[in-house]
Amino acid sequence: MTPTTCPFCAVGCGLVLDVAAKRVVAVTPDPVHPVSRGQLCAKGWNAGPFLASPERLRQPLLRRNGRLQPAAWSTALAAAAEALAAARAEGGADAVGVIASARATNEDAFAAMKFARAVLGTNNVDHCARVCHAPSVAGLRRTLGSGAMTNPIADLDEADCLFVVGADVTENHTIIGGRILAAHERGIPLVVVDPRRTRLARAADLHVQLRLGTDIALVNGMLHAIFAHGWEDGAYLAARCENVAALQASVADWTPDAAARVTGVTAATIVAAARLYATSRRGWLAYGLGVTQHVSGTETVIALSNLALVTGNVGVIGGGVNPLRGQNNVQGACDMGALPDVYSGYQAVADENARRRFETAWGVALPTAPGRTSLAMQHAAHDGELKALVVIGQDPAVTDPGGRFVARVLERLDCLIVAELFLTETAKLADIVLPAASFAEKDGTFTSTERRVQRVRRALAPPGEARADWQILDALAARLGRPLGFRDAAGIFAEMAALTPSYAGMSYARLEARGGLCWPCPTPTHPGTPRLHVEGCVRGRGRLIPVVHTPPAELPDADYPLQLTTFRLHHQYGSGSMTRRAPLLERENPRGLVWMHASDAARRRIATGAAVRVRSRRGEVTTRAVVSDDVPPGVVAMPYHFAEASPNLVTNDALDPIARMPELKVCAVAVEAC
Ligand SMILES: Nc1nc2c(c(=O)[nH]1)N[C@H]1C(S)=C(S)[C@@H](COP(=O)(O)OP(=O)(O)OC[C@H]3O[C@@H](n4cnc5c(=O)[nH]c(N)nc54)[C@H](O)[C@@H]3O)O[C@H]1N2
Ligand SMILES: Nc1nc2c(c(=O)[nH]1)N[C@H]1C(S)=C(S)[C@@H](COP(=O)(O)OP(=O)(O)OC[C@H]3O[C@@H](n4cnc5c(=O)[nH]c(N)nc54)[C@H](O)[C@@H]3O)O[C@H]1N2
Ligand code: SF4
Ligand SMILES: [Mo]
Repeated sequence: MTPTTCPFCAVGCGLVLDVAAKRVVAVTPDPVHPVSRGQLCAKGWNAGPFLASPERLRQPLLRRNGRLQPAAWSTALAAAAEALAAARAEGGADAVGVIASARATNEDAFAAMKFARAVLGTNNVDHCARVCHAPSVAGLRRTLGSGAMTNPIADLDEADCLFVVGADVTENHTIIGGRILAAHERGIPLVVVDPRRTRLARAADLHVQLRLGTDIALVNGMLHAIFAHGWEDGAYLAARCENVAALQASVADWTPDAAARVTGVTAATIVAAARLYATSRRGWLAYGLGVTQHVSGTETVIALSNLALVTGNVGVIGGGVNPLRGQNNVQGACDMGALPDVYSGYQAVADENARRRFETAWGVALPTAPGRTSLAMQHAAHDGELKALVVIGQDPAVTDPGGRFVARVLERLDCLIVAELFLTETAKLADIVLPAASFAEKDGTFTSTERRVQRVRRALAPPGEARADWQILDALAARLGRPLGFRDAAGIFAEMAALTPSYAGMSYARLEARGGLCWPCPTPTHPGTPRLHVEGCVRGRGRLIPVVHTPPAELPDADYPLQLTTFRLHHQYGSGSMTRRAPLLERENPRGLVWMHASDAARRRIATGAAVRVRSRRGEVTTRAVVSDDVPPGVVAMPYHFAEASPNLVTNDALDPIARMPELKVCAVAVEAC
């Protein structure tokens, strides 16, 4: 019986693996886990089957004569090292890049960023946070000084109002979603802001069903109403915030009527939402990708931060601005510095003192200029400037926008190296595929959405010759003449903790206890910090920043009259590489779908189950229709788990100028029966 941490979402539930005859024969909930408290969602219960899938990669593959063929580790590593060295020799250190994984451990992510910086000599390192919560990291750092969830999950039980924006919590962070529903049943008011009618929206006291990409207008309208009615927390603003007058002036024209015209929500609803949230003693605000995946993503995060600060909800029990981070270890991959501009603990590569610390520890000169983001690496590959790329546990050919462009540029690279559990769409394009150990086959840690660092434990041996990602990177580094110097996962953690103030007080010995520790945990006796900004914000005063409504980059027109948004299904996860290999999960949702409103369907003679074509300026995809009032007229919605019907063939790659986040949540499409 091995207690460990769920490998799917960032709630960080505790599960127990039961192994017999070298197989996981049962996955059960950890009865004493502080977050999941004996519960799991359908994905957690089904975390076993993919491990033993016959499709797991068991040995390295090398492309010979155009085909991927089995190879010995020594051959594959030699080929990978040679290709990376050749790319560097030809184009300089920035002609190579690394995509780290938010699914693998902190130790793997730290190894990836060390490999990029200390071995390859480039800051070209990034991961899927770019297309997920990069705007949260950028926005909340500006306003509060830290880009992470401010309050623990458990605080939602202490709140007097729950305010959920652009997050489908019952489906995607299910254990949190269940707690929200339970709190609501106890009488705590619930407001849901979402263009779709989600399960939470149906249950809510108030469903604010706004137009796609109009959240800033909504929040500015709410702020106008709050100031007009005197619902702001004046004492808190005076004691703890800056820029109050400028913010108040900036929303002067955003009357609820003005906001209603942009959002499509009635002025009365906007005032009601403002009243419920602002007049509750403590409001727990949580948000998701409906906020971040827009060209205005970072500014929308700032708008929500303004709302929480004006009502005195930051740094208090039961309050907070809480980005619900997605992947099991996306918080950790960010914390570990698998980002182009920071080392672990968000220490800037441009900061000379930070750079010196890492240079001294690693005994090597490090690059000074920030590197390229994941999407910028794709464009550099297109332009021939990036020649080789190492991708660890990510499937950009399916999950990044730009459709066939991504596959084309990956193919164009002189060398694509992929470390994976399965032969994903991205791995199929690789020159070298390296088999990776899964969460159940290695030791390490994941950091959950509430900054909770928890142990992941090896319960069985990896299949065939698969290895942990950090071992793969270490072996590759040795071939390049600069070994990473790692012996085991605990040793990597210790090296990382010594260089990372927020993790400095943590060690495997301390993390042994169920539930681990929340960062910051600066000293070996520090109990961890579930709640941020209590004694004032991390940056000092909470900074209010006026933001203006920016419409989506692409609006509907005569040729593309509908708006497409994308979302998730409870039973599938990411590109589906793991959930689609769990029979009970795959049975529930075996194929791609597009939800549309009856009025739009009738006009096109489309019924539920009909094959339809979804077209945009970037491409088209064939899928099947679900006619439903989950979406309003004019909006269609697709989940993104199915490579054979991927919305990313049509989504827009227009970027948020601050966080470089693509606008995955809205573009213009045409839909027709086919
Ligand atoms: N089952 C399952 N769970 C998962 C995942 C999975 O793939 N499957 N993935 C994990 C990951 S990586 C992540 S990041 C999280 C994501 O979890 P969520 O943040 O919940 O992600 P989505 O369902 O993509 O989008 C959330 C909601 O945003 C709404 N939305 C769209 N546009 C707008 C808008 O303009 N304004 C507002 N207010 N809302 C809008 C959508 O209708 C949708 O209901 O889930 C994690 N959990
Ligand atoms: N249209 C649209 N596109 C989206 C989104 C959306 O809402 N709409 N959401 C975006 C978001 S929020 C995210 S996070 C991304 C996710 O995009 P990806 O990160 O590409 O999606 P995953 O399916 O999680 O891919 C992770 C891969 O890691 C592998 N893996 C798992 N564990 C390990 C390990 O320990 N080691 C290694 N080497 N591999 C491992 C899995 O097999 C899987 O293939 O998609 C983004 N794309
Ligand atoms: S809520 Fe997330 S962490 Fe918990 S069991 Fe489900 S997928 Fe795993
Ligand atoms: Mo995500």
